[in-house]
Amino acid sequence: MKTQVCIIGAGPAGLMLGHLLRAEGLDCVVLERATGDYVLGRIRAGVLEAGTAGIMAGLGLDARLKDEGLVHDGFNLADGERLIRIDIAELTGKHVAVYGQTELTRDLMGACGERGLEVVYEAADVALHDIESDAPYVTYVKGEQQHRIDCRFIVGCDGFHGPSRKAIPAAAGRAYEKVYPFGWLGILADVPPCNHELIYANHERGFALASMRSEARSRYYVDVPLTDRIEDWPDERLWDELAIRLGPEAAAHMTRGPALEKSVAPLRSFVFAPMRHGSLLLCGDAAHIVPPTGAKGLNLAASDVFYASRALAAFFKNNDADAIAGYSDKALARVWKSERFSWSLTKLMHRFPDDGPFERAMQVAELDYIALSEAARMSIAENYVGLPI
Ligand code: FAS
Ligand code: PHB
Repeated sequence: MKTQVCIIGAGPAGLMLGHLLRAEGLDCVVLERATGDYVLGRIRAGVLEAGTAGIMAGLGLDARLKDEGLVHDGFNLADGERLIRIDIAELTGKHVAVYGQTELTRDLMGACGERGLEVVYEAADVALHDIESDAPYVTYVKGEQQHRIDCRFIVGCDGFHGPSRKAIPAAAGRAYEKVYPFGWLGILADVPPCNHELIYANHERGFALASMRSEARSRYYVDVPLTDRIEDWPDERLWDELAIRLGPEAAAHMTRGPALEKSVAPLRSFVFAPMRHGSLLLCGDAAHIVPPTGAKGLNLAASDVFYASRALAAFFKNNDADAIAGYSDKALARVWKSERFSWSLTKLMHRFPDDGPFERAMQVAELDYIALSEAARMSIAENYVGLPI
């Protein structure tokens, strides 16, 4: 089979890129190792930047996002009993949308047929070949049959553990990494949220986050040692801990219920640079990971594929090789700013095992400054709502 662009991975990055390229009239094929149901079954992101919602609107795929997404004009930082509200709308004139990654992926998947975006699910043993040439190709196995796709570019949207980044020779790139000494234990439950906006809490017992998917479905997180297992956290223990860490006001409005899903995600900051090697471009978690504290992962995947689609369209329509050459720097410029914001919010709102009284005093001083200074809140607001794409 021959196409212009072979995309590996049908998560939000791969599917959004596929639709952006189809909208440009370009040919592409998406290869996904898992089934569609498996991809939809993963509970991940929940907050969309204005820019990500704008890309979905540009694709004409935001009908459900507009109908069912929750428009949030602010969020809160809790420090013990103190609640500091970051008024995004007031400070930036913009807002974020609370809309599950599962729903966004469902919207992207649902439009593939009508828009001629071919996605091959259950494509096993995906392998990349000749990525340093102008004629790379991808092989995979489906139904015990070996398949080959010849293309001009491969785009790796296959997440942190996928084959694309690993296909780049070690000497051709550099990895920057910070692993955090805790993970996030998340619970999804069909109960109304304890607050109409998100609450990020820094409590002496640890971090907590009160989020939601709708007015009837809530998503909560606490940070836990990496050695903890799901079995160590029966629902009641988790609800008890959330009530303590989120504070009496939130606890008074918290409705408990059985977990629909419970999972632990390790926290990591990771960047691989450059995000292009020859005819292989990397997008999303394949190139970078942020701790979820800043709600940036999915949104960075969206800005990457926006830049990649522009570069690929310029190449195929105007033979503009410079556009391809410029992709990595353009994407990394935004990636590093989001990495900084996610790292700084993680440092501010979590208790690190090695932290001493001085580090704690720095957290308190920074939270005092944020409570006092509109400029400090403005900086947080403009990063949270999303820096311009
Ligand atoms: P994905 O990992 O989503 O998709 C990669 C796809 O490639 C997968 O479908 C996988 O099956 C496929 N693949 C892998 N190997 C393959 C192979 N060999 N062959 C073919 N296909 C292969 N981000 C936010 O912005 N806001 C949040 O609130 C937020 N919360 C999060 C909470 C948690 C608990 C976690 C874990 C992440 C969170 N994130 C959040 C980040 C998350 O949303 C990711 O950034 C997002 O899924 C990235 O999308 P993709 O780059 O498409 O990668
Ligand atoms: C979520 O709703 O899953 C969520 C929201 C905000 C974050 C991380 C996760 O920062």
